[in-house]
Amino acid sequence: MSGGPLTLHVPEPTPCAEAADFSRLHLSEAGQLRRPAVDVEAGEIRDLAYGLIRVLDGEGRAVGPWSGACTIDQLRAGLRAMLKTRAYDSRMTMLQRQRKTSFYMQCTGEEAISCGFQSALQAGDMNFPTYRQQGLLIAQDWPVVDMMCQVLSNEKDRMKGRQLPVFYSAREAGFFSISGNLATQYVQAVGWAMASAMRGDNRVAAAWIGEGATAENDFHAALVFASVYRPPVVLNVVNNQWAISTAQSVAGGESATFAARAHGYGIPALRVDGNDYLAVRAAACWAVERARRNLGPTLIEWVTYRAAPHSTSDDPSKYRAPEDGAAWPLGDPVERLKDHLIGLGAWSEARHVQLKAELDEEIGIAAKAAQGFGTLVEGSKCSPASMFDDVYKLMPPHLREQRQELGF
Ligand SMILES: Cc1ncc(C[n+]2csc(CCOP(=O)(O)OP(=O)(O)O)c2C)c(N)n1
Repeated sequence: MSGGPLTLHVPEPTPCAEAADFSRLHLSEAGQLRRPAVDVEAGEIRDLAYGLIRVLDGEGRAVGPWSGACTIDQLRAGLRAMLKTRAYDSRMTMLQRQRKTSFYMQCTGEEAISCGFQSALQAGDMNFPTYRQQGLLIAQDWPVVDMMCQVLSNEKDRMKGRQLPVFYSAREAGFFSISGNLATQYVQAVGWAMASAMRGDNRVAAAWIGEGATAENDFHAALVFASVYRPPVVLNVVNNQWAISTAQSVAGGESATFAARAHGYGIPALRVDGNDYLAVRAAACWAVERARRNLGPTLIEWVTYRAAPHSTSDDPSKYRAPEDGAAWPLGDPVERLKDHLIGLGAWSEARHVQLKAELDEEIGIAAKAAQGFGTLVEGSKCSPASMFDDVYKLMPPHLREQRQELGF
């Protein structure tokens, strides 16, 4: 009766000398997957958690039932937002290299997800983002000087130097303060969405998480509440293949898709090509409409690739091959939308070059303006006394004592 000695299965990452084998991704042809009515039951669309919703085909044409969600002007606005996000990222990375800030995180290759998703929301809705959704702010033309001041921890930093750079907070932009504790966004978003419903409001929430952080308890706790009370929330999982140096397989991506996790909770799920701006917008509109019509939560796995390092403190050459990015089968979101617009006769290579130059200039001017308010190493700083403010409405005695001990 006795078997051999028991062993554990430990997912083995691809050795960093070899390009990753992306044949393990469950891909579908563009246009292949159906677009159900928004009031569909979770059990009727289980297949959509295993395929991949795509609109743009290999020739840059929009095909299938999820196409037609965008006008030409909306597509051009999406392209602009993605290019601006990329220009912002490269300028802020440069400022970090010049030691004007301590840290920066890019979202290169993932721009379509935040930029496309934001275009499906309305004023008053609330995102609970991670550190890699700067596109949510940039796509709504939030002033980049304001964002830069936070990164530079200068005198105009809304967070008064008390947050890690890139941990923005903008209530007016529906951008909830970022928590560094991974997955807390999920419980916060579900709770906020429950409150919106309890007040009889019409505002919806969007939760954001990386695939690595879905291993956290908060992810599962949030899904329980979302499945029981069906609040108006979209549960976004950005699967960019990596959690710093840990491959997605270690968070459970080898056994099932991340979208399929919703099934155990009876929550409808979609799995979407996150590098296809048209697919992102179509799926985001579908899920936001469900939430707004009181049809409950939707979980969306956005399949993408983190083209840049995790942060300026990371060196991906230690854990993935340089050819990895080129082997990635879903391409680059900016190039794919550009090719689509050119195919429609609504864009050109020359206009693209010109827009990139304009945005680089705009970001450069903003960076100068932001540095005028100081940087990590120059200019006035907030008093350390302020670190005790803004957490409690009335400061509890133990914090008052600690502040006094520091002489403030
Ligand atoms: C609870 C918790 N554990 C660990 C960390 C350290 N940490 C910060 S980012 C990160 C990787 C997250 O990866 P993923 O969720 O896939 O998101 P990505 O960075 O790829 O966008 C880790 C482990 C943290 N901030 N919080």
